[in-house]
Amino acid sequence: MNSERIVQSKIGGWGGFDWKRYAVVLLLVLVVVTAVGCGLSSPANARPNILLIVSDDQRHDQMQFMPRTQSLIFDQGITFDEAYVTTSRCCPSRSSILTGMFAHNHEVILNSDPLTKNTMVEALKEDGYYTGLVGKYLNSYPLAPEDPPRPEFDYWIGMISGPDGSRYFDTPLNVNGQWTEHSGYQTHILRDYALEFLRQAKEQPDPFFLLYAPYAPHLPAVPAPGDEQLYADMPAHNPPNFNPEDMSGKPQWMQSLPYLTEDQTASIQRDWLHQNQSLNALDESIESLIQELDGLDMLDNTIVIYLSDNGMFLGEHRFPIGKIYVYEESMRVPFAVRYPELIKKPRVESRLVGNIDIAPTIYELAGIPIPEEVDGWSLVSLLRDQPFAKWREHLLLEGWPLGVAYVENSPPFQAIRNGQYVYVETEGDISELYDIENDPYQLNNLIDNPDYDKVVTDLQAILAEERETIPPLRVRE
Ligand SMILES: [Ca+2]
Repeated sequence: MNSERIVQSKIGGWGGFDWKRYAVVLLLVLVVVTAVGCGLSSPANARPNILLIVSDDQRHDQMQFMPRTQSLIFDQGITFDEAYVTTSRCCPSRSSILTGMFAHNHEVILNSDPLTKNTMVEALKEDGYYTGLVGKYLNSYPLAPEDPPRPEFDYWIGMISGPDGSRYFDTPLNVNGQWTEHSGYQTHILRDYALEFLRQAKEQPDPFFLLYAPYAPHLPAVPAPGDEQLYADMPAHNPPNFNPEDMSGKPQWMQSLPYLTEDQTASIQRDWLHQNQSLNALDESIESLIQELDGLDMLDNTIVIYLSDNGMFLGEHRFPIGKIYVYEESMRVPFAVRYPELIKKPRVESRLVGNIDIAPTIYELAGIPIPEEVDGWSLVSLLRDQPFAKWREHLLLEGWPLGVAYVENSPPFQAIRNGQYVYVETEGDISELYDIENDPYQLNNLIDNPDYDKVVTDLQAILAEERETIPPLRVRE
């Protein structure tokens, strides 16, 4: 620490007793003690600022369309390349991000379910953080224009969820309690509010927390003005599991999914293109935020977390669109953390992490005790790259397809993902086992292959053990 070094060099120079020098040293010690007491110590000891960026329905394979975010956040921190949302639906996943809890514990199963559990933002606010929301909070809040900003946010630029409330152009926004019409492109408008928040945060005595959550690239995705011609020569979206002819090995209810029509396939290609185009403005806005933080001399003491609230299907396994279901396109998300204070060397980390790990990480970095009800693990030991730190070997994934319009009669599932496999149990249907390392497109269900009997038995036992801790769910109509 600098102050220690300064004090030592003064002491080292002493010959006889020199009152003048003694006074200087005493003054320095007092300054240091006072600074530490007031929380103005070096960045290493101060509570960090927190910038949490959540994109909406962005698949893990769409980071290629965000080169600035890739280079400014992912390449300068940790890329978690096996990152999952434990429930792949907007409001349940966002509730898991805010609470660190599984959906079966926070009980937000549908997008319309209200979140009643405590969130990390409430704790940060109580701890003195200057808190802001710019974008989408929860699908279930606000529900109506008269709903006020959540009280734990000092700065609130919120949108109503749904196709009209979150539209890409002229989005109506609640600006600190006042519903206001805006003209222009949503991501640009939200970027400008986020920049305003950062400038205000600079003036605050305490660190900030900002949840920056634009709607992009959620469908119906619309590119920013000027981006309409981007990727005009992009090849068609056609991964190996796109609209497969052979659905054997899939649960019965999936085998009855119709083969996608030409119209559906054409619509998927448009969606893929428009999503990727809409990511460009999000990418540019994130670059602006990082540049602003740098210009305000706040970047190095800000932990920047980037993830999507869920992935989505675009024709894989015959799903025309949508999320919720257990397969990789839906559950796996882009996820990275930039924080040079702890992450000394950029790297890719393949241990399993989830959206439930964000809240405990933020609690720990802010110096707030992690509440008992949190299910996730703090990522701090991974950020520090502590090789002997204990880490989870499997992660529970769960989904309740209630109220899904595009697929009828699909049952709930629970699954265990470990380093190599995912084992899935679907209510009233067959189970599945996929070797993700060797079959990333999940085409080959190994459940009946005797070579994998031990893998199945072990994962079944883990899922059974997890189930013992899951309370019976209140199923809503
Ligand atoms: Ca979403």
